[in-house]
Amino acid sequence: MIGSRRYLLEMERSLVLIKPDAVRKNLIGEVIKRFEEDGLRVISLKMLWFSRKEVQMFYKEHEDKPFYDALSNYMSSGPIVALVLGGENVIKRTRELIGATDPSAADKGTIRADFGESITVNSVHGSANRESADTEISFMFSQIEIMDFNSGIYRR
Ligand code: IDP
Ligand code: MG
Repeated sequence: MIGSRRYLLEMERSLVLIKPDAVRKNLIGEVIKRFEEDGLRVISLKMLWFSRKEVQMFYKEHEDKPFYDALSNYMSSGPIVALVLGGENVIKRTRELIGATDPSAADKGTIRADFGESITVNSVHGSANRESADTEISFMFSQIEIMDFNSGIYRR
């Protein structure tokens, strides 16, 4: 019982995007390092450039928000890096490392406090909860691109 519960906790996954401003500022390695140093594992990774239509599919939940158009322009302005991270409580831990949506309100030492430029141009995305993580991971990656977090390669 304890064993199977632990298995489920360890299996949690989150979708992270290193947004166009961070890629432009040469921060891909710096952002990934912060997750790795916290013990989270990269279980998939790729670089791509969203069209406006693809951004709008990814951020469909925000289609009625006043910032949707600005968000669509920003997220399609250059290449991004998409990652699947695995680890215990990875969703919560990732959001903590990223910090609040508005970089000026984000805790000191978070990625957005250190590198974000504005409430729109805020360097990194991290899934908000398990349901969003599943939807976002399926949108960005096919099943065979994602490593098995419980396989021996991730044991330290
Ligand atoms: P999150 O990225 O912290 O989860 P969400 O509310 O899901 O924040 O918004 C998605 C993205 O939309 C943000 O990361 C940011 O780029 C942009 N955004 C959110 N709120 C605003 C706003 O009030 N004004 C402008 N852009 C915003
Ligand atoms: Mg969000």
